[in-house]
Amino acid sequence: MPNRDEKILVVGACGQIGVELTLQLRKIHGDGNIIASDLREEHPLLKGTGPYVSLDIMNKETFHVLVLRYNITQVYLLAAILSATGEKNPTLAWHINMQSLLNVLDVAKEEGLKKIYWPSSIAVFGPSSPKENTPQHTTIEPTTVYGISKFAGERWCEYYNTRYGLDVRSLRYPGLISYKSQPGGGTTDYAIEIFHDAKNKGKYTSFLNADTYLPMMYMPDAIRATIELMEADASKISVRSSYNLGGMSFSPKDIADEIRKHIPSFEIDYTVDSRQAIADSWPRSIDDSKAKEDWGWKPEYDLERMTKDMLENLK
Ligand code: NAD
Ligand code: AKB
Repeated sequence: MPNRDEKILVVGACGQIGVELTLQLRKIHGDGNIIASDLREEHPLLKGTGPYVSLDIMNKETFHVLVLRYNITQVYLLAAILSATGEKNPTLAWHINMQSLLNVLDVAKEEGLKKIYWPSSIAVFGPSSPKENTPQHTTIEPTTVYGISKFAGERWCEYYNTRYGLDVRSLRYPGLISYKSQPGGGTTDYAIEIFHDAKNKGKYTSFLNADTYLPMMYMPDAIRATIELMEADASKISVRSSYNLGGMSFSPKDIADEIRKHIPSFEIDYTVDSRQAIADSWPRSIDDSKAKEDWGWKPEYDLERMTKDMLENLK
């Protein structure tokens, strides 16, 4: 049964995560209760599925008015500049990633909103963090502006929770793989491009080298994790910065080998670019035992199952 008590604003609804999250939230809460918003034009997959408004989250007043006009009770803030794009314009990335979050936290505090969701990333970790099974609490010294903004954002989330009692929840997503909407300028985007090129061209040139292992997750798992976290009883949420979240770990070579089980003639070669340094600074795998312990997180997709599903569904 849809829960009709909530009015939820999704900011950045036309992005890679936003499209799928908005559609899933509409199933749960009813189409009219999920207000999708973005700077961009409405995504074709959202058209006709519920309300859509144009919003620049950097404009705090417009956002505030929208919250009042629609009686918003929860906000999912997905607008951000991702790692690879962030390195091209670090000050802009810092400004957008931080100010968007502060605008949302501030209005949420002022209007007494029930819950806020804001994603962090494995990018908070840097070269001094353990590479394998990176723990929830460890040395955190990110070297990208994206990672620095995510780490600062986590501190702000915890601060608003401790100081003002705001119910802010967050996940450190791994690299997300999906076929419904395009990725937005990250280092893990290779793991999406490879499927498109495998289907369309039969070959792929990877910008990360063959044995670069990174934590990854298939989008259905990420959407389920987000909703399970947001629906968990507040007493179960012991981490108010951001939870480590694990799915799978693989390298470009592993994924190419898996694709070859379906497309035997598929070829891969490697022309490494500046994104290699970003990937090298991140963990190879993640310890998400805290998320498992606190609110029962359990991933469903491994590389084999994801590859089959991606190749079946990619147009
Ligand atoms: P994306 O770039 O695909 O989507 C972001 C959306 O925000 C875009 O549609 C963009 O138009 C919109 N946007 C940008 N600036 C805006 C503004 N000022 N006002 C309103 N909308 C604006 O990103 P995504 O992959 O969907 O990521 C969503 C969130 O999840 C981000 O915070 C990102 O850091 C985080 N995350 C994503 C991944 C991943 O692999 N996709 C992994 C870890 C964390
Ligand atoms: C990126 O590569 O920037 C994102 C992320 C892991 O945060 N996919």
